[in-house]
Amino acid sequence: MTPRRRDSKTLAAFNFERLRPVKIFLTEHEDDVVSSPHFPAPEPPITAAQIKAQAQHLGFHGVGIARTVPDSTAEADQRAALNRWLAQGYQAEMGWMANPKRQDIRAVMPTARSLICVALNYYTPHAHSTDPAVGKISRYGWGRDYHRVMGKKLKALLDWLRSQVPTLEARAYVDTGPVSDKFWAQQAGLGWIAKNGNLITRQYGSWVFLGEILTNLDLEPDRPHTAHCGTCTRCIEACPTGAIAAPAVVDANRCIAYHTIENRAEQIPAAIVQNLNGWVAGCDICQDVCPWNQRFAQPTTVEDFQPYSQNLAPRLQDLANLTEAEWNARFPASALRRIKPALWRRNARAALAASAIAANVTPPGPNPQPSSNLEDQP
Ligand code: B12
Ligand code: SF4
Ligand code: SF4
Repeated sequence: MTPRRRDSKTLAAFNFERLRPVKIFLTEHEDDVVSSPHFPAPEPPITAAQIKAQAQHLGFHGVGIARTVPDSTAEADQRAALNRWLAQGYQAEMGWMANPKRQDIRAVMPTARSLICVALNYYTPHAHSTDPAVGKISRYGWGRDYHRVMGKKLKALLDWLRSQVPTLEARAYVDTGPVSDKFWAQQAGLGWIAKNGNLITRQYGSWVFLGEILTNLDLEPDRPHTAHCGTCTRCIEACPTGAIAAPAVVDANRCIAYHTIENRAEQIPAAIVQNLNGWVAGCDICQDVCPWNQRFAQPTTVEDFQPYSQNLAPRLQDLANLTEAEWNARFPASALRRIKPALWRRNARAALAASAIAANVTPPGPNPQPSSNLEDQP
């Protein structure tokens, strides 16, 4: 069932401006052309409006344009924020987050001048199970792998662009390169980086995947999106592990999503295990509590994002004993393949142990203590 709520008391504190009931949102302000001081700005052979129309035609739910501006305050601020995050060790074992290319879009593509930023809504109106014997998989992983789904659409947009501009230089990414997807999406006017660390759109909440095409074109940019969390702190309070260290700053060391998806260690730290509450692949708590999501989430039009039935209420005991063959059958073309069979077993056993301890009973199967020696288990 949809968790969408229309509680006027809850919503009163928020400034929900201009809900536009359209399938695609184009960013509003196309009047500020930012010219780069380092390169001349030739007339682009194609307009931003034409590109947006094509993106809409291809089924993207949001599209906007950002311009790279060497030495801009926005890029410098983002670089500084990323460096502070890294200096605090908030990347945990994700060493690849320190790739120097992530610091400068021109290191990714020296001729990059404009980014076409896109969003795809993936929300489907299903609830997470509350059965303690069942594992919780976060929404992003329920259906077909978003890298494939968005990658295919980006390729189609890229092919079309090349057909329009034979001299085009371009690269497409969907969480597949050292590019800060959220930062560029905010610059392109798609939404804002919210206190829960996700980009929220006015039209779909934060249930959107982000991607972008870097181009050498001088396209008319959109205005960066303003922030609309206001005084709300619900996500910070709801996070069971205190992972939102400051507004918009997520410490991966304390984040359930990190530990269930990215952490390759044999054990999950005890402080995380005791707060798993069934989560075995990602975590949606800080998005589920967000009033923007409760008010504006709408079912996706992308058939590929409909959940595989086996992802909605997987039995923890099955996952705790998952074999390689079962893993292959369960997660075809799925982003959840990033979690290898041994890690599924680790996550499910930890969740079982935590729920057994919460219920004050001896946990079934191996791994009786949170973060006890998984290497000792069969
Ligand atoms: C690393 C990473 C993670 C890490 C760290 C999360 C995080 N928030 O950084 C972990 C593994 C925990 C994670 C989890 C999830 N992720 Co993730 N992740 C990424 C990745 C690869 C990089 C994000 C990043 O750069 N983080 C580093 C920090 C430094 O950057 P930042 O988030 O932009 O935050 C900084 C700014 O906000 C800045 N800041 C704060 N205030 C201000 C003010 C100004 C003026 C400026 C300039 C900056 C600034 O300070 C912050 C840190 O210091 C992106 C893909 C990509 N290539 O971008 C996906 C991505 C962010 N993840 C995504 C998803 C879906 C998730 C999950 C929801 C999955 C799930 N359900 O479990 C969770 C959400 C957890 C959360 N609360 O954020 C989506 C988010 C889509 C969206 N609508 O935002 C992305 C964009 C992938 C995609 N292409 O769709 N993720
Ligand atoms: S994903 Fe879960 S653990 Fe991570 S910050 Fe959000 S609520 Fe906290
Ligand atoms: S729940 Fe978090 S992300 Fe959502 S509006 Fe409140 S502060 Fe912003």
